[in-house]
Amino acid sequence: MKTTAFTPDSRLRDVLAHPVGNDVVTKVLLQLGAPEWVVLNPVVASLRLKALPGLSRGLVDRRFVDDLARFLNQHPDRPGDSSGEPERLWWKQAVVYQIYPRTFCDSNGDGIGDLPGILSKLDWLQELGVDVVWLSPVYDSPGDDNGYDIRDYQSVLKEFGTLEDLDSLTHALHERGMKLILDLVINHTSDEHRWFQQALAEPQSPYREYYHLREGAAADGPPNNWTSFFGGSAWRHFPEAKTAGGQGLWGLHLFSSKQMDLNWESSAMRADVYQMVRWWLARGIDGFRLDVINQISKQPGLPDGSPTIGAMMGYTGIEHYFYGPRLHEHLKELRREAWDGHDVMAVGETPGPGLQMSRLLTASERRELDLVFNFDHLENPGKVRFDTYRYNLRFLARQWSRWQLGLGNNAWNSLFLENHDNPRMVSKVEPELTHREDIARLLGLFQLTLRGTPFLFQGQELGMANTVFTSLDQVKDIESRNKYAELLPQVGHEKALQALNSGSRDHGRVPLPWNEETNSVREFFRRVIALRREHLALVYGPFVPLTRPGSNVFVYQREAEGEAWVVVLNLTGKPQPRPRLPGGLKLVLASPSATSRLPAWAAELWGPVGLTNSPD
Ligand code: ISL
Ligand code: CA
Repeated sequence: MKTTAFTPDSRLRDVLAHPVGNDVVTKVLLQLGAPEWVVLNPVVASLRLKALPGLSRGLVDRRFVDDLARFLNQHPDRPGDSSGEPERLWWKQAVVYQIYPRTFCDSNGDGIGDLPGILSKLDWLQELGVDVVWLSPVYDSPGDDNGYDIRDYQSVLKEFGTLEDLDSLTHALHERGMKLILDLVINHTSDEHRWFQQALAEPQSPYREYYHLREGAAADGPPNNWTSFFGGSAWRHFPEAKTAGGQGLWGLHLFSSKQMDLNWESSAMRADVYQMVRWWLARGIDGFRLDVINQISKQPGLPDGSPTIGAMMGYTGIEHYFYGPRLHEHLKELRREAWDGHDVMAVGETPGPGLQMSRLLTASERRELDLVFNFDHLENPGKVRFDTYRYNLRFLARQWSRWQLGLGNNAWNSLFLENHDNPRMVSKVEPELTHREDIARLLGLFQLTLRGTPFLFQGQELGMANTVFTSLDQVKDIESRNKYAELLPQVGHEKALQALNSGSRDHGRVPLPWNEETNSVREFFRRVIALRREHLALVYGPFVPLTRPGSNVFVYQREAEGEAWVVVLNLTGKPQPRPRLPGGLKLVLASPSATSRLPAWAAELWGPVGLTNSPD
């Protein structure tokens, strides 16, 4: 293990051997759309860190080099031994289904999905084979960011129902042997939360330290140059706040100006959060999806962000909080104080961290998170969500393979393609939707036959595609609306609307079409899930690629306890020659029907010849 401190004179080889360094360099390459072999090149590896500005032709500067060296020194942890057998646990074997309550099912005809609506669809979810339901926030909220701005953690939004409705849902799920996880949003609260209101009202308030609040006049400008994910400065001025100097307060918000970041340096704040979590566990909740949990620890002093990183990543300041100095410490404490002794599932939503950081966040012996959502597979290299382009699935095979092979047996991964923050994947792959159902099935088979816990997003199992937005008033999401306002003066209405049609979060937030027709995509998902449940090789078996990840036809094997399964995917829209497969296999599922050549977007599951039980 290397203990010497990193400096601009450190070799790139050592930076790449450092988990955090490896992730940062990989991320930069992905962002720039550069090929991965660049860093594997031995000549490049022997160069010094300070050569990066020249190597990248000025895309990164000397300040980036200094920041990176400091960052590496701040994070000495290395992943532990990962060679043992993966421990067998319920949440590894589960299939999770994400519900966005507002648009899932409306029981009383007011146009807003609600808890009784969800309760009425449990049989339907159970038939699909879902084990765990994850609800996006159902708490009381003014709705500036559709519930991710929480006003009261311990009550339910009126439009969705009551606390009793939520208890009934928990109970009904448990009766079916299913589980419920809630969205835990503890990086920020609404500005209407009583903690924040009291912090504004009273200079001596114990709640003032719960947030990142700085005294100063509006005219002095924000305390630093950080930008918000939803556009503009990450600071809002509160002239009404009572202060000695009478100039008001500046409050930090990484998301909307009504989502105030909590200050995790405050032990009183942390204690209140843990108590709230224990209150939910006492009501029978089985776990949490932890919203932007990697962003809770901020660099003390909140220094300015690097303009270079800001320009490269689209947001200024991220290097000071996406993997903050006390992140691991906070996560360990959260787990110890809030849910040790309960058999919960804790999945962190972690935009930013790469493979090696994710290993540190999820290795079981470190007792932090159980699994995380990484987002690097959702866009092709060099692309961002609002770009209009055709997503190449060969990249997905490369990216997922890297994670399957690199995570190790002491960590676990989440497998997802869609959520409420992203467009529909079928539309990204083939915007004309000529093969919508075939592609939906292919994506489903891929996602459900890797090692990890699959998370399906509502409607994905129906093969839902993007909505076509023809005018701005059809777009509700705050991020999209701010994006449009930002783009309009630069590119005009047509192009700004085009960007929303490509990347708006609203694509995942339109009401589900409920009809009783048989849906062939859902039926295919049901069969794969049933097989996965029956054959643990599909859950725990090591992932072995049989063709090069990145080739047109991707073939991989999952094998455990003497049972081998092989998945064949045609990642292109053209028929391809059939690959040669190992012996002893029979075709178990095929989409579309198998022919002598592999059809466009073919997805096939091959299983043991001796297999007797069929998935029906
Ligand atoms: O949409 C994004 C950036 O503009 C995503 O990066 C997203 O905001 C990020 O993944 C964090 O998402 C989560 O926290 C947000 C909330 O708006 C999202 O809906 C939630 O999933 C703030 O709570
Ligand atoms: Ca309703």
